[in-house]
Amino acid sequence: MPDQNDLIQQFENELKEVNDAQALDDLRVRFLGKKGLVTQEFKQLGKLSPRERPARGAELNLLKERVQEGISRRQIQLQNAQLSQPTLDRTLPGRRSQVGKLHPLVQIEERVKDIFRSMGFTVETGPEIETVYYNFTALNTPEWHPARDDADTFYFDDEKLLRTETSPVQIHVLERGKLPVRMIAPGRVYRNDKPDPTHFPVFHQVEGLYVDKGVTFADLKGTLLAFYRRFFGPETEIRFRPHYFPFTEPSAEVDASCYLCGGDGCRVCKHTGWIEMGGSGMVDPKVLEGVGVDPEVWTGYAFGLGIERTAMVWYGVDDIRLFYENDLRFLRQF
Ligand code: 2U9
Repeated sequence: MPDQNDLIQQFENELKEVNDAQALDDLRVRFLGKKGLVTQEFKQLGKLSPRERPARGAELNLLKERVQEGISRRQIQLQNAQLSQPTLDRTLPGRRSQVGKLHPLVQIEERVKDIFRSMGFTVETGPEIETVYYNFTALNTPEWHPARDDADTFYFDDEKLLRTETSPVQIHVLERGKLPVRMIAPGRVYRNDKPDPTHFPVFHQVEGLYVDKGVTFADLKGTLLAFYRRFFGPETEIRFRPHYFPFTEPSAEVDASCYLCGGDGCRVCKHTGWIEMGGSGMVDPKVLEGVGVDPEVWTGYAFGLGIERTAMVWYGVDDIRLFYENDLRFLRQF
């Protein structure tokens, strides 16, 4: 019969080597299981004389208690060690990845470009620093026109200025002499305006130009109707109001029926049912002549729309300056 102290010693030694729950359970079975070392000792009790039995029984109960107590102690130690380890916590919510977005003005410009591209227009760009000739003279802007004034235009010197429209791009394209031309010119333009809710010294335009044989005002109406229906929705109607631009004759301002109320009147259309969107007209023959295009053979239409104005209408923004302040609380909404 092994000595009680030997068994305890053996148990304590083996317990020290145990480093995981499985090994601890194996150890428990080895000592306390059906065929375990302690259990075997209990089975030997029957062989003892009735006089020896109570003392040995008490000894073995103590042994069993020591083993049980050792196993629970080690179990708690192992659990604590595991808790303090930096393991993966599957219950934590996932980390959101930060995804950047396009600026609202860029989103609107991209939509406008996509629609016109799908209608066969090319997208052309040109310099933001222009000459007086390309910005005004070639576009038939009279010498006395207020747009030429220092007060309205940023000049570098007598010749160079920051373009006030993207129209010079169309002049450059027409000068290449390849007709027909069906293009849009999106880009930044500059005007010496004091900032207020509807003005900012820099803004974005998309201008369009189609020059071909037999282009009429009906083509202009059809194209702009198709554009605004794609942009605001298939129920959209447009209307033209006579206007004046130096570079088009006849000229007209373009309104679209309100995409929100459908024309009944609401806050977006200021209860008129219509939203002012931009300008348009038939290219003035003098402009075509100036770039060497014979107006007896070729005719064209042109139009322009402001990206900021369109974005303000579409998103319900009431102050143009918000687009330029880069306040993330504003930008995150788009
Ligand atoms: C060429 C011939 C004609 C461009 C045009 C407009 C009408 C127009 C404004 C809309 C709002 C500018 O951004 S805005 O302030 N533009 O109304 N622009 S026709 O006409 C051209 C351009 C080039 C060779």
